[in-house]
Amino acid sequence: MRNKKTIITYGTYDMLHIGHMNLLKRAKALGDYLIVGVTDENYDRSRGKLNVSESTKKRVKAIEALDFVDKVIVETHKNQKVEDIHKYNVDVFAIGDDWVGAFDYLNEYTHVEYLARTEGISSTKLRKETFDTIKLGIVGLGRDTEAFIDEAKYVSNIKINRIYADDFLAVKEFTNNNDTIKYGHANYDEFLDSSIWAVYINTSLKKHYILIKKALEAGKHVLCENPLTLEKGELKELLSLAKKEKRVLLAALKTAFLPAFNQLLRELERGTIGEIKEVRVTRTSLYKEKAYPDSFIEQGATNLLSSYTSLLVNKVLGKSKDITFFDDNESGYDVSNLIITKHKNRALGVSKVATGLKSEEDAIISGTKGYVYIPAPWWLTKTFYFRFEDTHKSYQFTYEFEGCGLRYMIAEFSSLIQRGKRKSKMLTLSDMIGINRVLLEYNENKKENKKKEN
Ligand code: C2G
Repeated sequence: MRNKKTIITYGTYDMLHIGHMNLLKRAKALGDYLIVGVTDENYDRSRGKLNVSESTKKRVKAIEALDFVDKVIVETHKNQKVEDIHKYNVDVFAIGDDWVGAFDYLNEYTHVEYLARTEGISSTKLRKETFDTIKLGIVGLGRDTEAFIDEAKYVSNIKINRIYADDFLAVKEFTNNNDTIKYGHANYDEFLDSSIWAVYINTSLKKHYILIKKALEAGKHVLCENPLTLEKGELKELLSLAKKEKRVLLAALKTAFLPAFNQLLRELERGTIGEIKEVRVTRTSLYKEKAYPDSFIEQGATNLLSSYTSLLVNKVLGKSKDITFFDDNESGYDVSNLIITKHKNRALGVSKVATGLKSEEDAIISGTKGYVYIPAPWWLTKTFYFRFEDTHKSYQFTYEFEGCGLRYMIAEFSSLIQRGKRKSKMLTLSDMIGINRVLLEYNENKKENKKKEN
């Protein structure tokens, strides 16, 4: 009796279609036992596929339901194909002929077969047919506005066609020099009255609250730079408004959406470094540029930057119970602040933020069995290291991202709107509230101290 012949193939299989089915059947026909590797969302996003509309779970279920598929696995990293070929004693690696040449290196381990692809069908085409294009308007000429417009080009089904800023001349100059955005507004109500579905807000921090409120009231989905609000009670009020209006309100905290950052959180959940006792994290920026009408520096290091450090601290340790600040408050605003937060099980968050000095922007997550080191700039997460007392046991993960990282956040925002969902799993409502609480408390303290001085 001849031995069972094992075939392996990989793919995303978003919106499973006839092209995928044909390919899988062709692969099965090469042998007896078909293993299908479904690519995980973080891995997909790190290899440039950011418009996948279905979750890994949903895609795995769809493949498991096919009776000619014998085993389904999840593909999480680049070297996994070689590992799987050894692990499952694979006889043939099969893949569509759009990949001709790309997997020749696997011939060293098994036989590689490129199979005919089905013409005229693709997940991209289906997504275009299924989802309407989201029209998005930009609010403000902030420091990330141009990068945002460039990065949005990589997200399918989103079109930016309008911009609003209160400086009419600056808007005019912007639209004259920009190829994609033709409509400029200096009147917010008129801008909101247009055909846009969603807005991206990037103005001075003080204006966020009112701009978000008006946009939600006008029925627009909102993606807004950090922090969303500066005063107590405002964020909860806006989140209730978003719920009432059935609209997305999402903080534009790009780190939260990066493939590596999400993979880091997943790896930490495995408990490899034991009980996590401390997170040390630094975020500094000199904020020198004054090219835009909205100036930023006077808004203070904590208001400008603590959302980043609080993101890591809160995601890893949960919300903070008790917060202490050691700030350097010059002429009414802080240029640096050391923020110590207490969390459950006596864990500590040690965050350093500064706009007036530059420092190594790395992060260390310490546990009872080992620690994770994320090199600078940790908030553009790519590589992270798991390290132990026995240095031989250390290992690392790398998940690339393309561009400046904004496109992953834009893709999540667009995907929420398209799927009719309001809440992101990558940045939940309680994440946003917990992150905002740190700077609210700092601002409250500052007000109290001022009162005492007077
Ligand atoms: N496919 C096909 N015909 C189509 C579309 C896709 O035969 N019209 C094949 C692809 O060639 C691939 C499989 O279906 O073999 C899955 O396609 P995708 O979901 O697009 O996944 P892909 O990005 O090709 O993943 O590690 C993952 C692999 O590298 C391939």
